[in-house]
Amino acid sequence: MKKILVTGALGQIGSELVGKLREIYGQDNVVATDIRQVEGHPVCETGIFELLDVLDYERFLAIARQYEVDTVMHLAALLSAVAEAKPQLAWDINMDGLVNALEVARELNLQFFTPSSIGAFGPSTPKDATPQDTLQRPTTMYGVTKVSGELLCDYYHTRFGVDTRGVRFPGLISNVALPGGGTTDYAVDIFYQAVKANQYESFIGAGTQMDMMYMPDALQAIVDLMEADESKLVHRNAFNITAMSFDPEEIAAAIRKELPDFKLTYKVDPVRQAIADSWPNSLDITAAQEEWGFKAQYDLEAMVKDMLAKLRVKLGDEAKY
Ligand code: AKB
Repeated sequence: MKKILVTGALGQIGSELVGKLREIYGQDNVVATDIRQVEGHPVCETGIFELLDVLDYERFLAIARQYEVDTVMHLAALLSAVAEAKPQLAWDINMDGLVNALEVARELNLQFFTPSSIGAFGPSTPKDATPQDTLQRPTTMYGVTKVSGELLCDYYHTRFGVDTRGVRFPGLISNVALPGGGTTDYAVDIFYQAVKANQYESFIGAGTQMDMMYMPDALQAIVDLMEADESKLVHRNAFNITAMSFDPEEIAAAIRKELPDFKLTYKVDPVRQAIADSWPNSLDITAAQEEWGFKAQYDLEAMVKDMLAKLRVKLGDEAKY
């Protein structure tokens, strides 16, 4: 992995991944692409940036050729809640975009990464310590596209020899870019409201356990998996990874260690609650640990401390607590 094309570079993961890749591999060796350009955004200003709609295969291929990249990291996708609101669009972007990205990788013989998600599981999947290999019958359009994507990436490896790799991300918590359209977004929103107002109204109900991970660990996982010795990878495209599992009460309790008067109330969104209820409580990550040494650095307490400290700086005058 020396020259990398990133799609969806202005999204929640891309906004931070591009900076990390530019630090590791050099600023001229990361080609950031997105369907929109944002003036002044570090992703657009600190290295190569190209406008790319991932549904435009010819342009996708032309950009990959022009910059002679050897890796594609395909991040462009709709998240779970927005995919439920716009299922046909989610199918088009999440599946046709993925097929285009895989075709570019096949045509130019590129290494390939794309994230799957805990959304690839469904209500009939074992909920606790969800195994790496298990029943996957998701009931959301997001889940349908994620499990199809996992299979498609396996297919491109076995059928065409493309070096495809991927993880099943849990909810990702970050203080840089907002997620936008996910079910786990409450676990990001809660920090912004804690720092601004010392209270939060959760759209996910009490007792709803979901896996989560702090963004620095998610970015390191991508780099580590892509650098891992290929001969050790058995699963390749859908490694379960996670750093913590909590429900709204547990994250609120962790925030109260820093902000003792923090108040949590509920106004449950039935759509996102139903999605969350169909997902695992906690994942078994043994395969990722054994096959490429996955290890998260941040637990709940360390993540909460860092999030609050960083958001106080980021929000400036808006940060009252
Ligand atoms: C979402 O909530 O849709 C995402 C995910 C878990 O894939 N954060």
